[in-house]
Parts: sequence; structure tokens; C-alpha cells
Amino acid sequence: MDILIKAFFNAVLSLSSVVAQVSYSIPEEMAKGSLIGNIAQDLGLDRKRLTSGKARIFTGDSAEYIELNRERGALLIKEKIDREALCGQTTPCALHFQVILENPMELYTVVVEITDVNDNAPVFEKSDMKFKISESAVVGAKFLLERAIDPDVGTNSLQSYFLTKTDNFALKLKDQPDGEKIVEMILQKPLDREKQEEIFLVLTAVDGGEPKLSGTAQVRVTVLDANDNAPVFSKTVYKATIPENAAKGTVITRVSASDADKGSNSNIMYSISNTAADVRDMFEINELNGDLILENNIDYEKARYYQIHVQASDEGGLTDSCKVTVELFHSRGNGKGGCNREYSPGFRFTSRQIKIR
Ligand SMILES: [Ca+2]
Ligand SMILES: [Ca+2]
Ligand SMILES: [Ca+2]
Ligand SMILES: [Ca+2]
Repeated sequence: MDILIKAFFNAVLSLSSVVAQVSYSIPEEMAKGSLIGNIAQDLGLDRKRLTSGKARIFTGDSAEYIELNRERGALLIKEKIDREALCGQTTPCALHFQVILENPMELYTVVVEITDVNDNAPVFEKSDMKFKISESAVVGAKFLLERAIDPDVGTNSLQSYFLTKTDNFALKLKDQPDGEKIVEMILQKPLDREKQEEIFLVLTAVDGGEPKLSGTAQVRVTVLDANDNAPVFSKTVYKATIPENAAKGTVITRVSASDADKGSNSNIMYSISNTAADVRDMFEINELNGDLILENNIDYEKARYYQIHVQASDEGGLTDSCKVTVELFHSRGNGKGGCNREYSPGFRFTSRQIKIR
């Protein structure tokens, strides 16, 4: 049938020297039965002529979206037209067809332009974007974001993007030759996991329709730890006193440091450092819990005061140090004569009054 019509159409083309044309412009999505135009009037024909000439539409291969109502002399919407389905990104979008009459044969070309309606909001294919970024990432680092799609055309299509206001990131749009935009998030202020470990942002895509339509996507940034904090002791000096007869193995005191980092970056090991060898021999530190333990018997006559330097190191090698002072006190009731027990003849306590002016 189509072939016959085409043959007929070709014959008409070759015979007919009068080919008039009429154009209409309608928005997409008009309801079925809506009036496109008064074709009889626009072609200067009497409505009766449409009936007597058996006026009809010839669309070739394209689907029939439009019908001719001979009685009303009007072109009507037969099927709702979706501009996006019909033309995609092509503009302008138009339906071309012929109105054919017989006795005598007449041929009219009709063009119906379908204008865009802003009936699509921008949509992100991936509405949840996740990033894991080290807090050591440098300012200027770029992170590619997903694009949104808006099938409308012209100003009804996607125009811009916005990101939740944040000090850390700025949005950068790069125009591509195909008219698309590359969306990047640029680090503009260093991240700090110790302050904020998760950052939730919303990326909004906006079209230029009237009214504007928009779509959103979540952008979730997990800040990964870097070893940017050294351990810190709770005190710079720990003071302890122990009886002169304290037994070997006595826990003298416990030092404690904390590290604001996470995981192995915050694992602390304690050690004795920078301490005279003979003092070092007297004490031991539990490298995990910071317990300072008496390792040898005390010789009260040798010293009554000890100063030990303790270092705390994280696994990344960052350190802090503190001092522990240990003072011995004379313990009564040990039944062994106390400090005089091992009195050496060559060692004598003397007292002298010093006048301070
Ligand atoms: Ca549209
Ligand atoms: Ca749109
Ligand atoms: Ca650390
Ligand atoms: Ca850190």
C-alpha cells in the first residue's frame, strides 16, 4: 500500500506544478484531539473541498501523530508528541507531511514544528558518589563528579551545577566541545580527619527552564587518616616518690600519651631515652602501657633522686618526651637501720649554715 502511495505521490509531484506549503509550531505534549491549525483556512480551501477531494495526510514512513479532520478543516493531535522521543537532541524538531486531494489532484506540504517544553528535570545516573580522600591530599587536587542528564534542549536543558557550600571544596565546570560539561570538585582547603572524618555534600544540577527544574546527588567524602599528629604526654613532668626499700618490680608510676590520629598512626610505644646508663639500668618501662617499673634494688646511699626521660613514639615515628622524677623517702620500720644500714666510712653528711644576704 505504501509503495502504491509513494508511486502515486511521485506521479503527483511530476504532474503538479502548484505545491503550497503551510507551517505550524506547537509545543510537545499537547493532549490528544488538540487543535494544531485550521488547515482549510490556511490553505485557502473550502471545507467542502476537503471532503469532496478526500483530503488525507500522507506521512511516508513516520508514525502518525497528526490527523486531518475534514469536517472541521482542522489538523488535530492524534497521538501525544514527545519531542525527546521524536528528535532527541536534534533541533529544530519538525514533522513533515503532505495533504493530498483528488479531483483535481492537489498536494500541500505541511511542516509542524514541535517546540520543547521543560518536562524533564536533570537526573544524575549515579545519585550517590563516594570518595575516600587522604587528609594529606594537596590543595588543587581534582575529583571528577558524575554528570547529570537533561533530555530537553536549549535553555530547558542542563545549565549549571552547584555544590553545598564548603570551605574544603570548590566546584569547577569544564565545557567540552560536544556541549557537555565536565564537573570537578577541587580541594581548596586541606582536609583534617581529626576535625571532620566525613563530609556530606549535595551536588545540584539545574536547567534553564521556566520554572527551573533541578536534580540532586549525594557526595560523600570519607577523610582518610594521615600521621600528622605526634603523641602528646598528659604531663611534661611526672613526679613519683618511693620508699627506699621498694622491691624490684614495683610499679613506680604510669606515664600516658595520646595521639589524635587513627589506627597504626596512633599506636604508641613507650621507651626510656636520653637517660644516664646507670639510671637506665635501674628502671624499665612497659612499652605498651607506660608503667615505669623498678628494675633493680635501690642503693639509697648512691642517689635519692632519679630523673628519667621517657619517649612516646607512634608507628610513623613521631614522638613526644616527658620527664619522670623519682624521689626516695626514708621508710621507717624496715627494721634494718634504714639509711645507715650500708653507711660507708668515706661518706659523711655535713651541715653548714649559709647566710643569704
Ligand atoms: Ca522536553
Ligand atoms: Ca529540563
Ligand atoms: Ca600520630
Ligand atoms: Ca591524622
